[in-house]
Amino acid sequence: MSESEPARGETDPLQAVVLDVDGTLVNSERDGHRVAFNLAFEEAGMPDRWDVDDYGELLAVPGGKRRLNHYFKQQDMPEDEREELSARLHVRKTEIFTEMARAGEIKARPGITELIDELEAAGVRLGVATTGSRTWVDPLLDRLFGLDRFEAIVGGDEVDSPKPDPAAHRLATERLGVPASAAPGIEDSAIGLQAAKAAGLACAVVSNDYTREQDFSTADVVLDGFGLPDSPATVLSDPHGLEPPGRLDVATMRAMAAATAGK
Ligand code: XBP
Ligand code: MG
Repeated sequence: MSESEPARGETDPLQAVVLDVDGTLVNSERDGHRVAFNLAFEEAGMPDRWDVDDYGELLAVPGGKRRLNHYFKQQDMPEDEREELSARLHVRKTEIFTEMARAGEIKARPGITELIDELEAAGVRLGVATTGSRTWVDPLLDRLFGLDRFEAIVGGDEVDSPKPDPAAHRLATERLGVPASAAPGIEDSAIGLQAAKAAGLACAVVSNDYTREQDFSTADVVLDGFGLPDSPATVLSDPHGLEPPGRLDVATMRAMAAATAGK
């Protein structure tokens, strides 16, 4: 029994973890969704193309269909026209991205598979709260990790408002049947962090190329990767003095849950 495990008969402060998908479980935005959007533009005979930087800007708008609508609004496209075009392009983009996921073109972030295995071995239950559509989320999770390892999955198409609204996180903890204080989240973005916090979850942030400059001042711990024995992550913020050992591990998640429970 490691020092972080609860004593016999004591309630484990860490009962579940609620995982984000895009940018957290998978490196999906730059080389996944952006590529699928551009293929949908091309198929529709449109000259539009989103380069890496453009897309980084557009990520400030959560949700693929909303992102398209925002983009066409910036070009003064009339509302009804952009509504129709965004909806049609998003359906095709989702089909293309789902094919990429099934084909294994979307990769898990380094170190996340090891953390998921460790969480499971420690009896910690797994939930997912994402803004992405279940149409591609389920085949992607199944391809990379095995769908049945996740007891509760909430997609953006199952809630009225996307992150930073707390709806997806609330529904995930509800489906898991655990209190928010015992189910910390793991996110990659300020939007995701805000949503987890608004739902009463503690939250670890694992930043990436698109999000590293964002405001993570309310996060309970911030690392620049999940970390692996041969490539440790850098701890960027540790307000509770959790001292992650160069990676985000179960002991750190449990100590974070304990440090924030009741706060
Ligand atoms: C990030 C999002 C998603 C994706 C695109 O989700 O904002 O909308 O960019 O997916 P997460 P859809 O909460 O997992 O970080 O096109 O299906 O919306
Ligand atoms: Mg994300």
